[in-house]
Amino acid sequence: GRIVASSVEQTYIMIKPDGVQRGLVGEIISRFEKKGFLLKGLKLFQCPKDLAQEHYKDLKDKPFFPKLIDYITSGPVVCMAWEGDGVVASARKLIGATNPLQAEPGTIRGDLAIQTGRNVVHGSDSPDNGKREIGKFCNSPVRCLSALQPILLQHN
Ligand code: RTP
Repeated sequence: GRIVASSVEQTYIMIKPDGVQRGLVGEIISRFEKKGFLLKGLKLFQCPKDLAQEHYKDLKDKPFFPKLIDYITSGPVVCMAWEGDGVVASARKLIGATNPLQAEPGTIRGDLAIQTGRNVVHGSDSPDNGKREIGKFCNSPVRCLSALQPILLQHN
C-alpha cells in the first residue's frame, strides 16, 4: 500500500508560576495523560525577561503587558511538549477560556483558577506556534532551577 507521510502534531504546554507554586503540576500533567496525549519533553525553568517578552510580543501594547511579564518570570514554570493528533486544539479545550470565570467546569482553568492574570497554564494556539514555542522553551538551555519562592505556601 501507499505510505502516507505523517508528521505528528505537537503543542507547547507551560504550567505558569502560580500553577507550580500552588502544587498543581501533577494535576495538570495528569489531565493530558488521561486524555491520551504523549509527553515528549519536560523541564522546570525560570523564564528570563527577554524570552517572556518575545513569547507575549503580540500583547506588547496591552496595558497589562508589564504585569504579565512580571507574573510569568516570577518563579519556575514547567515547560512541556505534548504530542498527538489534534493536540493543539484539544489542549486548548482541556485548558478552557482565558478568563477562568468564563472557563467551563471540567477544564483546567474552570476547575482550578479564578483570575485571568493567574490562569495557571499556557497552550499554543496553532501547530506552527507549537513547534516554535517548543523550540524556544524546551530546547533552550536550562538557565536556572531556582528553589520555589514561598509566595503562597510556606515550607520550613
Ligand atoms: P495563553 O497564551 O497563556 O495560553 O493564554 P490565551 O491564549 O488563552 O490568552 P491570550 O489572549 O494570548 O493572553 C495571554 C495571557 O495574558 C494574560 N492576560 N491577562 N489582564 C488581562 O486582561 C489579561 N489578558 C490576558 C493571561 O495570563 C493570558 O493567559
